Amino acid sequence: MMVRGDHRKGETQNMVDTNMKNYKSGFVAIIGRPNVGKSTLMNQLIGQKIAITSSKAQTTRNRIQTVYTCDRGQIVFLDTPGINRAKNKLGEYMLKVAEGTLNEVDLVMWIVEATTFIGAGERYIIDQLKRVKTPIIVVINKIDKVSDEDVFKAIDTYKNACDFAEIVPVSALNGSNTDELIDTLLKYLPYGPQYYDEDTITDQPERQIVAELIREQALRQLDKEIPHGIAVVVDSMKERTEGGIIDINATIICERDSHKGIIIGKQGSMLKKIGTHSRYGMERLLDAKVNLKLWVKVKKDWRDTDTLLKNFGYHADE
Ligand SMILES: Nc1nc2c(ncn2[C@@H]2O[C@H](COP(=O)(O)OP(=O)(O)OP(=O)(O)O)[C@@H](O)[C@H]2O)c(=O)[nH]1
Ligand SMILES: [Mg+2]
Repeated sequence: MMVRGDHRKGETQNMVDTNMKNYKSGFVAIIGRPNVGKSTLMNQLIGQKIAITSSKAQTTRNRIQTVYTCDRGQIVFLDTPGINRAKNKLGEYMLKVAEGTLNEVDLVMWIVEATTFIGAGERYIIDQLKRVKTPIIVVINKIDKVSDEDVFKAIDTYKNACDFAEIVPVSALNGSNTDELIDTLLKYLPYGPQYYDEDTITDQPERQIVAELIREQALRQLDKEIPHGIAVVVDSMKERTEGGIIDINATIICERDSHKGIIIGKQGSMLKKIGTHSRYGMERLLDAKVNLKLWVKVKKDWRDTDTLLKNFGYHADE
């Protein structure tokens, strides 16, 4: 099932048949180091929360496709895991997803923060970007955190780093300058058809988003390394016959017995917190009341076990 949402009113009327000659469309990869705000930016651009976000690095694990439609064109965004050195098979999978996406798109958006220092992480990405022929737009994010002067300095730094098509400063969090970013993307995209129906928002099945909302709360509520060893599986999701209420059963998988204890918390307090917070997001997404039941299971070393990675939705061959 595809998630459909309220697209921006007014913009999509009389769209396709009137003036196809000027219609722009294409695929845009969103790449960058972990935690620079890729998923926050994608959510802001499409005006809806689809990808989960957190202040912990390596929040996104799979490629997430979303669609922006307006009367000038259609942009298909591909949010990817942050590019980082892999520490296990899950990390290798995430790196492959991010780098593989580069070759399948019309345009690349490289998200960075407003700094004047280009470190080893950025250098590695520049080397990857030199191999692709598609135009690259550098997006300097989080400008709400720095002075205008620092933004100009960052733009200068990136101007000298490589041959980029454009450099656009934005704040993904408060949306400043994101309309200009859309204009820039449309400028560089080719003329083309409307690939998806105008109210398609994402390729993510609802079950997948539900599992991600639980993982998001695990990332937000739990300390440091524990959430990185967590996977979430939705075991069942069923609307009651009288309607209006959806029963969801889901399992949080972790790597150690000690982690299981922490995830459950004193008298189940942590699990309850994760459940309550993620339920709000589910109710908004599904537009129904949700009755959520959470379980916790230990699967040692799942992040380094091929079959378990696949079971939990990380298919390396896709
Ligand atoms: N102040 C500020 N914070 C931001 C902005 N954009 C994102 N953030 C914060 O940065 C953190 C990381 O955001 P994400 O969108 O999860 O980052 P990401 O690049 O998708 O991270 P990974 O999926 O781990 O690679 C979150 O705490 C966001 O709220 C911004 O424009 N300004
Ligand atoms: Mg992300």
